[in-house]
Formats: sequence, C-alpha cells, structure tokens
Amino acid sequence: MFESLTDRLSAAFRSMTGRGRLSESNIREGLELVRQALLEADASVEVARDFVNSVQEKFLGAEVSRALNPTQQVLKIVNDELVALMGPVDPSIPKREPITTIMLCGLQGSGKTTTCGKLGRRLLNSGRKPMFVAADLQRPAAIDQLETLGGQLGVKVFVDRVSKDPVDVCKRALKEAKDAGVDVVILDTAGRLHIDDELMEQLQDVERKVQPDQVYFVVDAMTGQDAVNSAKAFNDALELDGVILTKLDGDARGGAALSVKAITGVPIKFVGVGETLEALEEFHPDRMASRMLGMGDIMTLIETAQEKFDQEELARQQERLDKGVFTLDDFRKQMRQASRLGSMTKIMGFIPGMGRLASMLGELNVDPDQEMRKVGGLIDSMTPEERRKPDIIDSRRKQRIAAGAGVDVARVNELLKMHQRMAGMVKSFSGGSMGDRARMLSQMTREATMNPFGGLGPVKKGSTGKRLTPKEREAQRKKLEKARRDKKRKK
Ligand SMILES: Nc1nc2c(ncn2[C@@H]2O[C@H](COP(=O)(O)OP(=O)(O)O)[C@@H](O)[C@H]2O)c(=O)[nH]1
Ligand SMILES: [Mg+2]
Repeated sequence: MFESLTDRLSAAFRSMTGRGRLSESNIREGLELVRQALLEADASVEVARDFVNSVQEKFLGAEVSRALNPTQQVLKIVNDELVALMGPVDPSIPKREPITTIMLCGLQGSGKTTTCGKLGRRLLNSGRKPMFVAADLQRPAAIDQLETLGGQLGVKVFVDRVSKDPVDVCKRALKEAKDAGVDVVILDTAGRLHIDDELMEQLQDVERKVQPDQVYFVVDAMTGQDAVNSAKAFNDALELDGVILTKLDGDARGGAALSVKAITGVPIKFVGVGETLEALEEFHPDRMASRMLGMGDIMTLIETAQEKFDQEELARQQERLDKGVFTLDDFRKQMRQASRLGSMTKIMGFIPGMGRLASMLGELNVDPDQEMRKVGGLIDSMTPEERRKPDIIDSRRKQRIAAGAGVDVARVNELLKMHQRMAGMVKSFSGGSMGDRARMLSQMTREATMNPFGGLGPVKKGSTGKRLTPKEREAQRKKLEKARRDKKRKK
C-alpha cells in the first residue's frame, strides 16, 4: 500500500537527517520533496501546498517537544498534519430505531455491491441483523451478484426483477424489513461509468423519498484525483455522510485518501483492502499516516489478530509466557496462529520497519512464507520430547531431523540457536510490565522473521545469523542493488 509515497517521504526525511540544526533552507528543500511526494501520489495541488505550508509554519513556531532532534520534529509534525488532514473520522455505523437505512452510491465498478456484502458481514459480526436491497435495476447481473453475497452470509436480499423504479423497490423493501425484524438495511444502488444527470436525479429521488439515515459514497482509490472529483459531485447532489475507499490493496498511490476529506469535508469511514468479504477495515487517520510514513500499522494487525486467533489458545500461551516458559512447541503454535493472519509478507507489511524488509526479500527472491514453512517442517520432524527439551538433540538426531524436513543440518542449528535466544527473552521478561512485554514481542517478531533467512543475506555454511561484518554487509548491499536493477530491466 502506498509504497512509492512511503519511499518518497522517507527520501525527503533522509535529505534532512544528519544535520545538527535544520536551517530554514534545509527544511524548505526537504518540504519541497514532501510536496512532490504528495503530488506524485496524486493528491490535489491545493492539498499538497497547504499541507507543506502548515508543516513549515508549525516547525518554525516550534510547537513540538525540544526533546526531539530537528528531523524527528519534522517527522512528528508531518505525521500529526497527515492525521489532521485525513481526520477526524468516526468509523461506527450509527443505530436508528427501529431500522437504520444505509444507501451506498458511486460509479459503476467502484465496489458498491462488494462493499454491501462486506458491511453486511461486519454488521452480522456485531450482532445486528442486516438486509440487502438490490436497487441497481440497470443490470440483471447486479442483482445476481448481490443475491450470491446474501446467500454466502445468510443475509436476506430484497429482489424485484420486474420493477424499474428504485424508489418503489426501496420502499417496499423497508416495509418487508420491518416485518422480518431486520434492524439495518443496505441499499445497493446503480452506478454509471461517468457522472451524468440522469444518474444523479435518480439517486436524489431515492434520497428524498426513502430518506436513508446514512449515505456512503463508494469510490475506487486507484482513480486518485478523479475519485476526489466524483466525491465532490456526489456530495453536491446528495450530502454524503461518509466515503468508503476501495481497492487500497491495489496500487493506489494514496492521493484519494489524502485529499478527499480536505476537499469535500466528508470523512472516510472504511477502506476496502481486497475482494473477499473480510477485506474491509475501519479507517483510522493515525494508522493510515503511519502506514504512509512507513511506520507500520500494529493496531490493525492486533485487531485482525483478535478476530482470527483462537483466544483460548492465546490465553494458555500467555500464561506460559508469564511463567517464562517457551518451548519449541510453543513456538510452533505461535507460528500456526500467525499464519491465520495471512502470508508472512502481509504480516511484515504491518510491522514497523518490516515493510521494507519484505520488499527487499522479494527482490532477493526469498519467500518468507516458504522459509517459515521450512522452520515449521523442522519442528514437526522432532519428537515431542525433543520439542520440550531441545538440549537432548544430539548430532545424529540433527541429521535425521534435517533430512526429515529436507534441509541442510545447518538450519537445525540455526533454529535451535534462535529458539534459545527467544526462550531467553521470554524468561527475562516474564512478570515484567506491559512495556517490557511489548519490547519483547517486537524483538521476538524480529527474531522470528529475520532469522530463518540467516539475517537477510545468503546463509554462510554453519553461520548462525550473527551480525554481518562490514564486508559482508557491503556484499549484501551490492546484491540487493543488483537484484533491484535486474528487476527494473525486466519491466
Ligand atoms: N482488489 C479489490 N477489489 C475490489 C475491492 N472492492 C471491490 N473490488 C472489485 O471491484 C470489482 C467491482 O466491484 P462491484 O462491487 O461489482 O462494483 P459496483 O459496480 O460498484 O457494484 C469487482 O471485481 C470486485 O471484486 C477492493 O477493496 N479490493
Ligand atoms: Mg454493483
């Protein structure tokens, strides 16, 4: 997500680092790079200009802590200003008695019908009883699509294949919803390829006569400034309550997320991050800002984890961690839990500083998921007793375990060393404060993701992923650069 924006912003900050003091001209140059980064991400010209001006003003006014060095101060101000630019927002779906009516609108292909399903799933999960209304009467296929989604979720779908009057369909649907004890109704309306008067009039007619409680504009983030322009047009016609930005999992550059609130005043409520029904996230400007600045998005990861992890198993593991116990079995269980979150590459994208590592690994053709599977395979080839007491594994067993998992025996040694370090950390932090625990978690994540690849570079035979010498590091840097060049050439 927003890789190029993140890269450009980091470059802008790098241009400002390494100076004890930032002169006014240093900061002006750095901020010019920030402005270009925003424009390149397809933010609107006014937004980029105002943004940079306000960062500069705040910096000169020194409204930030003196404890930070100048670059940290700029970074903090940029972060705060990004949050202010995209917020405040309220990602909750309000509740009206007896029924909340939500109208989804937007251009064709923006993701309305898909989002309808995603919202339905979210509402179901929060204990509400949704119903979908097929109010896109232009294409019969649109009705089928909504019915399929409803079927998957077990959500009632109101369908009338004869009527050509969306107002009439919505009104009858609402009546039926009342009888069916439904408490939230989502209207999936028709879209066009471009904004036209007929579409707007039809939607205004629905809004006036059906009086939805909330009108959400669904828009494809990949269309950048066009997204913002159409949001403006829809907001003029309909008075929107929120924007749902879809396809952020694609190569959206970030401009729509950056500008839509500033230009229309309408907050983003949710973002779509994939085609599946789970792929909808609440929009949090602070998390979005840290993603854009390449600082990861731990909160989102934690929330997904809460939803997907086996909570009982997690509590059991926590208890063991508190006691300072961490066997290879525990490690294996944690890996299984983590894999429910999705691929390692995706998980790494959420962890501060790991996003770049993930893309570097990609360039080196190292697949972290495959590496994790190898580690899992190794643990699986051990006996239960060995997993509890790895000390008993002698060199003959190491050979067998390696053979069983189809890897080199050096990998067994690496794994055992890594586990020793992790167990040591668990022991030393057991019973510690929340802060200690958070530090431990981040160290362990780093350990688990870095080490299977022997610390990024090619694993030297017998190496145990210790720190690279300057010479090795230089070799690694060259290799990365070459990989990057090769990749560019291929394009
Ligand atoms: N990658 C991705 N695809 C999406 C997302 N939301 C919708 N889509 C896809 O966009 C296409 C159009 O979606 P649809 O819901 O039919 O759009 P509608 O015409 O506005 O109802 C479909 O292929 C969806 O799978 C998203 O957040 N990410
Ligand atoms: Mg549709």
